[in-house]
Amino acid sequence: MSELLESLVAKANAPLTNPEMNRTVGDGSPRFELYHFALSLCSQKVRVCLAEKGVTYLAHDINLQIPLLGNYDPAYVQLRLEADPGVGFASAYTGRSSVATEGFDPAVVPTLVDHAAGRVVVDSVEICRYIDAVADPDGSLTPPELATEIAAEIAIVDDTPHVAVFYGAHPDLDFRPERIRRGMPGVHDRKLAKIRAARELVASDQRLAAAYDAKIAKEEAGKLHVMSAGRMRASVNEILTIVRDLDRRLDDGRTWICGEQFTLADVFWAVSLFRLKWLGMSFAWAGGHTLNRAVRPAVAGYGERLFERPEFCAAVINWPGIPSTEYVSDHYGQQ
Ligand SMILES: N[C@@H](CCC(=O)N[C@@H](CS)C(=O)NCC(=O)O)C(=O)O
Repeated sequence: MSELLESLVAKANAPLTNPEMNRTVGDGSPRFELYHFALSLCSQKVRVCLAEKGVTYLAHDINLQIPLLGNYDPAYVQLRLEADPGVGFASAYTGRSSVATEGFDPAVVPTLVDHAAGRVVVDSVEICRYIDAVADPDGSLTPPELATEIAAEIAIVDDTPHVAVFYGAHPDLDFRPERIRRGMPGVHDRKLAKIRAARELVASDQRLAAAYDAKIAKEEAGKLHVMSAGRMRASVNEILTIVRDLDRRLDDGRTWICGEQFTLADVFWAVSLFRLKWLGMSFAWAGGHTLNRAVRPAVAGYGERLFERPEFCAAVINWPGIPSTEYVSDHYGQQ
């Protein structure tokens, strides 16, 4: 690894000293370092991918919660700027977290460092593809004959407005778990205060300052999105349509989304469907709800198969620091 990258990693790692939050997952000496957060959807995709591939990594749990917000630390943002996602900074907001639709957010998790290749990789889609290609290529989660189909499924998950329904409420019915409803009011303002304070620290560095300016614009737009009844209703409806269409694709009785072989697309769907369930949106397939009456049985069965995989349980359900909610207590025994 270059001296520059080594020094960027050392600076980003300086505040990360809690051994429980900074630990090796797996056996042997890790080739990869992953900066992630227990509850982050995008981090969960990467953790499940690493678990499915059986890869050892050094996991840094960057606390995204207020007041910590370790993802706004200039040393961490500087490390992310070493990656080249090939798009400009995200500054608008549609309630999605996709680089393809939003651009590059310089102040989020996950971030992967590959010590063997001397590379920083950002964006959960790119990170998962990268890990799948370089770690144990014989156990590929992307068989070439399914590559197009897998990419299409991953794009659907990546374009789902998960972020909108986490931060914002449906205008007629806030179905989100109690802990989320209580914690969200004022969240954008508190995030913005922290980002602006960090921006002050980097004022003399043009590129870093531009990264923080974009993040400020994005969070301001995010605040408007979740305050808009029309946009929030549209985000929920979009998810209901995505689940309806998923049910149609699964309707021929296939075990996994691309057939009988478990692939990277299933990693993405597992995380997406569990997040919807965690948030109180399993009515999208269970039906019988004011916002969706129709049952989607193929998605219900698919979800059960995904959620019982040991790799998924280890990387998401039982990952330390994932709070249960009233909607997923069946996965946590008696609460
Ligand atoms: N396209 C990126 C998006 C990453 C992203 O939006 N991460 C969220 C958590 S899932 C985050 O770190 N949010 C914190 C913030 O914006 O303050 C990816 O898939 O990795």
